[in-house]
Amino acid sequence: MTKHVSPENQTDENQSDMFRDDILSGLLRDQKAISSKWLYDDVGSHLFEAITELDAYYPTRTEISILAQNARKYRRLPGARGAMVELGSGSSRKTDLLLNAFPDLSVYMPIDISANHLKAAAERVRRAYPSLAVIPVAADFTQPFGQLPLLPELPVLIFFPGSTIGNFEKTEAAALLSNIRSAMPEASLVIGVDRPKDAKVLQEAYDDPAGITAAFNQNLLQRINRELDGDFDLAAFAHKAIWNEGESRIEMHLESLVQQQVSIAGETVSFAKGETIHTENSHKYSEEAFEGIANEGGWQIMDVDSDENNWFSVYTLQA
Ligand code: AVJ
Repeated sequence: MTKHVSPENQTDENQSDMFRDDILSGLLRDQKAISSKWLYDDVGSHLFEAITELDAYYPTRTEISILAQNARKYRRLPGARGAMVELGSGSSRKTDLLLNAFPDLSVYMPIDISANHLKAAAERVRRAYPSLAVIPVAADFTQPFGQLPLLPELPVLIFFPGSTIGNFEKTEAAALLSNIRSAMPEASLVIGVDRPKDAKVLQEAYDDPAGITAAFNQNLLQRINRELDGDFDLAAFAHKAIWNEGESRIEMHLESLVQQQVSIAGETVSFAKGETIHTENSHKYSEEAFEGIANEGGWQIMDVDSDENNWFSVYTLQA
């Protein structure tokens, strides 16, 4: 089996340089846009956890039900007796469903961009599963994979839940799947993918009545105020969730309610009334569409598990 490699560790310092460069260049574009990965600072990660508890936000509970139904089947994958690499140390409930079903697993390696979130997740798993070797990696797995903390020569199961793949543009999604395959060519990839469905259901899920998703989106402006000495007036921007049928994706935007100027890291950015910052895409893939990007990334679909409504699917892929 080949040596396993994974994303490079990133220091807080080059993270914050990247944050500033990304924000400023994104706000210079015609359609202002900020990568959704910056939504997940500590506050954003907690708000996202709160979103996953909402009645309106169907993806989490639907994926959990699929995992619960199929965890014993995934135990037959070779990696279930080796190392489980989780991309985005998201929901402990999903992780535990697999860890509980994999008694012979020896290594758990969560990879997450949020160092604090990751630390908490790693500590929790260490306490709950004392016989597991837990190796957290603080990294942005959307960047090309570099050197990994050496994994023993174990079979690998990569767990990539949450339909996070949907947050990438289609070509980026295929490139990310390809990077994962290059880094761990022998691994199985168990990946959660949201499906297209009734526009009203989608709309409610991304603009919930309690306003948690709005707070999650607006936290990005607060983060810029905190970390880049910005002066965004949060009351002057509104959360928008738009179902883009042609692209089969939900888009999140922050709409400027007035014509205004904002200062960020010493620069001035102008907003027209009604102008938006595009903050997230959440692509919804039919099986055919997902198979397209999976194949483009060098993977084959071995298995598909879905809920009874066909709202969400968990795919098992192999290179
Ligand atoms: C990070 C992919 C799970 O796109 O559904 C939730 C992020 N954004 N509500 C998604 C999100 C707004 C979410 N995932």
